[in-house]
Amino acid sequence: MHSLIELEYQYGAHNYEPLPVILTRGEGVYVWDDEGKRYLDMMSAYSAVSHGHCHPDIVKALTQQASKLAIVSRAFYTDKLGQFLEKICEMTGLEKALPMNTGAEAVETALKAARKWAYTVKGVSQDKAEIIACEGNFHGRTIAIVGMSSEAQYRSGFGPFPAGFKIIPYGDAAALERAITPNTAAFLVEPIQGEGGIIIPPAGYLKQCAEICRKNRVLFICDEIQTGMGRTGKFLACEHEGVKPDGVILGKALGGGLLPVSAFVCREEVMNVFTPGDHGSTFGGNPLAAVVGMAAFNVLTKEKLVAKSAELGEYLLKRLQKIDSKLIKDVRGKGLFVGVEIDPRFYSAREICLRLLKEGILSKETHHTVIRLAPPLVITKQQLDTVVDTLAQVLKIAEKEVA
Ligand code: IF1
Repeated sequence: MHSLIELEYQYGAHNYEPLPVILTRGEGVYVWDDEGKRYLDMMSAYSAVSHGHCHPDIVKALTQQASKLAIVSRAFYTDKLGQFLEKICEMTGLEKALPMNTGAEAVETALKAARKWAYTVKGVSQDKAEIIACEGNFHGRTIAIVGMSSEAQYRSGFGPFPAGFKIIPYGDAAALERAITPNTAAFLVEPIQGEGGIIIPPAGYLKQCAEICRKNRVLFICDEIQTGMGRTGKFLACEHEGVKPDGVILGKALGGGLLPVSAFVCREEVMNVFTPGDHGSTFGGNPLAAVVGMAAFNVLTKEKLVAKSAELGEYLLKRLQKIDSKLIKDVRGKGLFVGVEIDPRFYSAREICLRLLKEGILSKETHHTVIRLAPPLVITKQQLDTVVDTLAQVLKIAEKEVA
């Protein structure tokens, strides 16, 4: 075993099973391993690297600010946070933002805001607030969040879990209506389920849910940590249905592929439940993250990455759907957020990912059967052609082996 892999293995928790490659450098859609081999990154760190690796404009913003002022805590104002919060609100069309670092922290912020809004605004009795989430959801790894997961492994060994969460089937608006009670504070949903296997709900689902929530005075909160920042061909995936949520959670690519930057963004009535000392974070909203977040927005706009995601995503989907292989069970996606489902009778998605790795393509399976193709939004048509041609070739060889 390679000494660097051994080092991670010996001194690190075994909470991941990485593919056998040691990455040392990244630039745009490419990463290189320790032997200088170049790979096309079709993973972009679970959509955290939508701007491409080490984007020069964002690196410049980071390094300039890093040598000026980086971490001061929220005990003081800074000259950067206000502009960043204003930009987040402008981009999402919502009124208030609370900056955090990781996605899970921003999700926890949303859960706390929803509960306190239920008690102080909606009038739900203390400790009776309920939050509804969907089967197949992924919102992070904290105890409260895995407490609402339907994935056994994410929960196993970590109980007991907080009360007040209900799980309903994804894609079924009637199930939401049935699950709502006078104590319901919020419905938390991913517009497209990522880890669930790139699951796209039926057309109109989000709109129906938003309407049901409005009718029942339930907060409609979209987790756009993975689907946001242009990933699906709109700035927010909920825009595909013209839905305006009461709250949105951003993360991953908000950090420009360089830092953990996240935020909970919502209507003023909801955010105003927080009073000084209610909630916080040592690093949340630091000027370094604020500058990197603003650079992430600027690059998204300057390089028209949202439109690119829409156009190139359509191109990628069309080319993938033309691959004639009995190993492919389904191809689905929106923008550059695509899943290729492999028929498990023949191969696991991981096996195909390992073969793609050998051919210089980085990808990752999700839920054992789906190959996730979510490249940096800066990818070109030619690079997508290379990916599709390589995948078709890999599947052709694999098919012969099971003929
Ligand atoms: C892992 C995938 C999983 C997320 C959504 C919140 C978070 C995530 C929609 C939490 C994070 C990451 C976490 C990483 C694998 C990856 C992932 F969907 F992106 F592939 F697990 F489902 N909401 N997703 O996708 O954000 O706290 O990680 O910053 O935990 O293995 P985080």
